[in-house]
Amino acid sequence: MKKNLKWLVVLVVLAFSMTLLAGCGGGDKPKAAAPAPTAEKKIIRVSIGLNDASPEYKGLEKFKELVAKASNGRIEVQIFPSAQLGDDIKTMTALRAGTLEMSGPSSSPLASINKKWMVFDLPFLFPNEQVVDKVLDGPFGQKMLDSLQSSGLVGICFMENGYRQVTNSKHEIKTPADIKGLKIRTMENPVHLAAWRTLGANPTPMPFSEVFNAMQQKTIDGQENPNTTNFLQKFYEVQKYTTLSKHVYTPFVIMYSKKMWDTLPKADQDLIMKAGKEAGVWQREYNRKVDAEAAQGLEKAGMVVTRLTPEQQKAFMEATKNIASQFENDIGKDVIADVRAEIAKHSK
Ligand code: KDG
Repeated sequence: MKKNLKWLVVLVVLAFSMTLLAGCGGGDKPKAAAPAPTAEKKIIRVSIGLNDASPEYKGLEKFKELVAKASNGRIEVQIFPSAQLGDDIKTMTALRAGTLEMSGPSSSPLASINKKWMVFDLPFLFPNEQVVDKVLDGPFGQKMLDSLQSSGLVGICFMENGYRQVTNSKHEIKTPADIKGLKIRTMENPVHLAAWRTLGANPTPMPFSEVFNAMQQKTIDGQENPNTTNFLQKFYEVQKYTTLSKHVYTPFVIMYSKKMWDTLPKADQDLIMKAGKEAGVWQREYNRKVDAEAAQGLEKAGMVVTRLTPEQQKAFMEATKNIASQFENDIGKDVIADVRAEIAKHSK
């Protein structure tokens, strides 16, 4: 009995000293030493409609890398390709609602939010990519990006989709007359619809994710997209002819949800903006290399690639030259005049 009592005393003393050591002053569980304060990890999701081979995806990978570096790994960019989170219009709606951080649609679907964005849809607006860079990186481009704020979006930068080229499964296109009667998918944008109607096509607006199937099932005869997309999305599997029409240049607009942006510390906003601008410049250069190879890739894959002479291209310009005046009230005469002045300035 005496021996048992001795052991009981030893046990009570032991338990008491452990409690003291844990420094919890009589709580149930001993508390671990408090960790050094670390900044909270942040995830930014970006949605795009193109696949992970696209130059847009590569540009966003660059953005991801720059953001990770500038934030010491605290901010992680996650890219969701192939419209996994929805097509252009759906994801822009999510951004405005504050349920998705970022997306990179073409400028064209922005027409559903603000008609002035249709300025980029005017046929044959930009003479070459050097002028594109000057205009997008200059005051006009920045003004367009800034104008998104009133629609609940923050414009980060432009990336390049490239000059759009028409493809189809029926016959070679060399003249506007060859377009007559073709069922062409367009982006969801009134200027594109009007331009294709003017050329005699039967245009059908449709989200990008439905285009491949529609061509495969022959509910449409053709579509128009840059060589990179036509090649990297394997459109050559369901299309026979491509004409390097270069009929329009619609950039990608990399944007952030304003609702979510406004919750970010200023330092994070600044580093995201800086990384975006840098990635935009990198992506456009990368895109141009891939675009040149893509045209050859299409040929190797069995497509007939038609390169128009300047005279042949002029016929398409002539046929669509009245489109701008049809939309000048929607876009704004001032916006059209502004972009044209910038283009003229940099074309000299
Ligand atoms: O990621 C961008 C795509 O969603 C889309 O904008 C591509 O140019 C495009 C198209 O034809 O819809």
